[in-house]
Amino acid sequence: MRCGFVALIGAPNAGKSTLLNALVGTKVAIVSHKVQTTRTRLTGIAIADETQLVFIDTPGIFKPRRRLDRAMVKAAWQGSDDAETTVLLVDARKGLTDEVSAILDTLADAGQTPILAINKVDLVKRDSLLALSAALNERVDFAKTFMISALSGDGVDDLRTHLAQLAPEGPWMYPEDQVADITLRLLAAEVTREKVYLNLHDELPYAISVETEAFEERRDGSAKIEQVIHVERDSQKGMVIGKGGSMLKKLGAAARAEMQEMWGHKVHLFLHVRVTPNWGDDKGMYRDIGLDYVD
Ligand SMILES: Nc1nc2c(ncn2[C@@H]2O[C@H](COP(=O)(O)OP(=O)(O)O)[C@@H](O)[C@H]2O)c(=O)[nH]1
Ligand SMILES: [Mg+2]
Repeated sequence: MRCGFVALIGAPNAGKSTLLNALVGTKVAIVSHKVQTTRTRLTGIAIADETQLVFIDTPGIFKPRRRLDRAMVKAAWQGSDDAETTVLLVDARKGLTDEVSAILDTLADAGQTPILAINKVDLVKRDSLLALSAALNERVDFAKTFMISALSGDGVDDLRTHLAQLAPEGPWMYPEDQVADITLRLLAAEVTREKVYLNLHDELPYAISVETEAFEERRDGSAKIEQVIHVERDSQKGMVIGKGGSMLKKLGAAARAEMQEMWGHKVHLFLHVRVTPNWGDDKGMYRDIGLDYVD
């Protein structure tokens, strides 16, 4: 038996969460086209033959401004420290950006030999990939380079197989039917947060956090969930609620549908919107989502 820990790191939007879901084979992380969707370290678990692979999805690594940003970037590098293998994901279309360059510097300084996965190859011409691969490999001593599309699944099986071969011998860390290491409360909050990211525009998603205040499993097999969407200002509250409550209704319906599909039972979801100006400085929030509170 083998068991290996693999961290997925990269700039925001490189496709880390999409890759995590593809590697695990089911959705364990929320995904959106907006940057900074992932706020904490998430674990997804996959099995390849006799090997259990524990993947750590991380927030993107970028230049932090807010306290939440700093906590997210710290969690990302910690994820990499905790793992035996690090996979750096680079968006093929964006190429070697300043953000990627800063990550390469840190990796080179750490003397690691991570694995490079050039992602979103479905979006670019094949011949541009070789130049990008060469430029990246010149900066860091990557153990191996993969060309993948996390979205279509292209190359993902090869990557998983390779990672399984690298895993050290040892007992499995999780039961074989477990695919994630996240509480139902947090998962429920993440699902709702994804709907906010997908439905509300501009800066708003960054100004919100979702908290599951109550999660009650009922005797008839259904669940009653109460959640608060925290916003920073009164004006944002109006946008989340929408005209006559239309947006909140839409968010609730989408989140509930996904939870029901995920869990295979009925969900009664109650969403409330609350103005909590300093939710980004609330220690309890960091604890709830598994981040260190940083100064
Ligand atoms: N075309 C294409 N889009 C992708 C691919 N992987 C991820 N994406 C998209 O890129 C965006 C960011 O993905 P996400 O997984 O949230 O990135 P993360 O911030 O690194 O976790 C989403 O809109 C994804 O659908 C890919 O292989 N091809
Ligand atoms: Mg992500």
